Amino acid sequence: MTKLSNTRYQSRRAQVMATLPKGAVVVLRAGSLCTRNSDCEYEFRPNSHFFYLTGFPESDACLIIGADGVSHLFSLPKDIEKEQWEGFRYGDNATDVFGFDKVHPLAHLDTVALSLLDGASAVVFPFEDALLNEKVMSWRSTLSKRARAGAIAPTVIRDLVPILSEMRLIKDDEEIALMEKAAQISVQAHRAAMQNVKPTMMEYQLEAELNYHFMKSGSRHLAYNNIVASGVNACTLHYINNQDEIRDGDLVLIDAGCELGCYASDITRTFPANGRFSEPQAALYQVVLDAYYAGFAKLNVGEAYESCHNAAVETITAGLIKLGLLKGELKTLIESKAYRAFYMHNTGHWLGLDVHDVGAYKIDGESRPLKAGMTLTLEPGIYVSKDNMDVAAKWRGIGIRIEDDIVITEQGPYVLTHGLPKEISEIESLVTTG
Ligand SMILES: [Mn+2]
Repeated sequence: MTKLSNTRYQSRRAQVMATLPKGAVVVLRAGSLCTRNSDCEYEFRPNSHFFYLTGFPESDACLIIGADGVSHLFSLPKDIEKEQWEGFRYGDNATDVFGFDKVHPLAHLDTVALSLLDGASAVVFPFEDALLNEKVMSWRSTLSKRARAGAIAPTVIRDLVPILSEMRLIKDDEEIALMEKAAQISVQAHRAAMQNVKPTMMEYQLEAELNYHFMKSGSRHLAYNNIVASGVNACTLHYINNQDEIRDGDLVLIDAGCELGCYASDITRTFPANGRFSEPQAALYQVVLDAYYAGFAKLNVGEAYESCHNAAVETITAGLIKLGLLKGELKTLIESKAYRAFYMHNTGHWLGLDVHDVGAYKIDGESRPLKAGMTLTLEPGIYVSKDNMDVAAKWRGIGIRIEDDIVITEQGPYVLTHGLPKEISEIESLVTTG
């Protein structure tokens, strides 16, 4: 499994402890397998916060960092018979392979946790983890009951999520290198899809190109469900059914990205199934592309996060006025959010271990300034509902989005998903001649 070097995880654990008051104890869980049906389970994917501090891939594991900074991993123990059925476990070897201070069998969790929490000033864990909430409360209550024996239950609980979210927001060089690798695998998969699209194909048959190239290039997992949306389906933002026939004259919107070492990539391209944009398709596409460039120009260190979205909104609104889909003054239509009938999502999101990654977008109510090491998507779009009777029939049912992954650097925005066409002529030539 692709992971960063152990020193990265060790220094992250040290950094968390350095932000907490003395005597605090940190607890995290990897999560458990989920049933799909009967006795079949979904593949396991560790919780992102847990993975950020451990790089450890096994289900059911727990991490406790004691008040002394010592890291304790609790995992399923080596068991020849169980491993024959369920697969390999690291067991005690996790100390060397992953750089933990101590590794315990999972069955010892309660006992060791009680001794680590006894006398701690605070317990810090992700409040969003309901099971862990129960665990921590039960440990506290056990320690309270042992007060006469000298035990001291921690009186403060604190949410770990805001601390880890801020840390995760800024990526280091190893993370960015891994994200670029994931992005480039996804670029190749999108190229292959564009080269192989044919009218009369089913959407999922085109989806097969994506999955084939992701896996063939070294990525075992998707970062999220593939969206392969032809024609009017492109107007459904999270369309994942992918079971319609692609027709001659349709645009095909693909929003798909692979995951590598638990890091996500996230790309959208929209292209004509028959290799030629119709006139209305090309006109709307050009507006989205112009909005992409307007947003891109705002992705610089020190610029407010929302500047990118505001620039894209202005370009889209102006474009829709020019083409006659919106009527009125630019300023008024932006203020009244009239564009939302055609552009109802944001122009991007943080990207990292989660496709919609963690990190606040606002600080004290203000859009936060961009910093070097932030990774985000840039993804303007236009979606004209097939039921929109306020616009000419030729526009209805057209959905377009263009999305790239970008890292903010001191030298300006760097496109991790470089090398994938987005100009009309480039796309037409890739679809037509391959
Ligand atoms: Mn996205």
